[in-house]
Formats: sequence, structure tokens, C-alpha cells
Amino acid sequence: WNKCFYRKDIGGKALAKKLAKPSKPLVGIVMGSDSDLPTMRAASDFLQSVGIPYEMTVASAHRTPERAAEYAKTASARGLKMIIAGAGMAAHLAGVLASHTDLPVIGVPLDASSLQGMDALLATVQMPPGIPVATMGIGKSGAKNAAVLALRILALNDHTLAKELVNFRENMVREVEEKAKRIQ
Ligand code: RP5
Repeated sequence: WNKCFYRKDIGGKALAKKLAKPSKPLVGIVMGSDSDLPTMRAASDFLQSVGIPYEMTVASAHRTPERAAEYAKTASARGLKMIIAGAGMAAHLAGVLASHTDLPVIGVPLDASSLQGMDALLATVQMPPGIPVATMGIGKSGAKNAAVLALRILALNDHTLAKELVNFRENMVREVEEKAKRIQ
């Protein structure tokens, strides 16, 4: 699988040590096509900004069903804690991945057809009882929220990530307050 390790720039000896031993990815980002990459970058960019190691690849529920199944079946053994799956049109990717793993799967419906993502939203969200997909909003904001949700889940058991979550939220408050000042 395509690996995309990331370590936050911490500098000095700690960085040298970490670079010698790459972090294992905790989150897998899967998309149905390479045409989804510009949107799904919103997820990987966020994970990178908070220092969550991830891997990213393409697997399609329809064009490469065996690759998609294999990815999900081996995800837990590779150390992944959850999967973010983005797909457009008849977006069955997140559901298919969820059917082959017990890891939490976060689905991101993408706008890839004349139905502007409504097709993907319904295909992703409307799962039969027993196989859940945590479905985000359509497009880039959904992709970013998938990564923010991943941070929230991982922060439950990780003090460093819990601090990242607090920083992220405080920065959001500061940004809104700055913007509010400018419109007074
Ligand atoms: C979906 O079909 C993919 O996730 C993508 O959003 C859409 C179109 O794929 P391409 O024809 O651009 O490869 O399966």
C-alpha cells in the first residue's frame, strides 16, 4: 500500500531519532479514484498539521473490489486505528471497507457527477444496521471533518493529540474573533 508517513517538525535530537524510525500510520485514507485526490488532500493536510501519521491510497469498490477488500482486511494488522474513505457517484467504498474490517470507518461523499454529491451522500450514509459508516458532509469540508474526527477519536488515548485538539479549537476561536473585529 502507498505509505505517506508524517512526523510533526519537532527538531533537534528527537527529530533525528524519529526520522531513523518512521512512525507507523494510524489512519488510512482510501479514495475511489486518483481524481478524488484534490478533495481528499483536505483530510491528509489536516492529519499532517496535527502530526498524525497516515497512509493514503486508491482502491475502488467497483473497479478493484479485491484490492478494496484486501486493504480493509489487512488494515488492523498494519496498525491502523481507523479508515477514512472518500468516493463519488455510487459511493460504496466506505461501506465495503467497513464490511471487511472491525475498525471505525469514516465516509466522505464526493461531488463527482451531475448530482453534485447527493448520490455519494446517500450511498455512503444509508448503511444497513450492523455495518456503520460515520458519514461526513459532501466534499472538502467533509474530508477535513473526517480528519478532525480522527483526531478526536485518537485524542481519547493520547495526551499529545489531546493538546493538538485543544490548540486547534483555540486557534479557531482566535480566528473567528479576529474576523469579527474586522467587520466592526
Ligand atoms: C468514483 O467515481 C470515484 O471515487 C470518483 O469520485 C468517481 C469518478 O472516478 P474517475 O472516473 O474520475 O476515475 O468511484
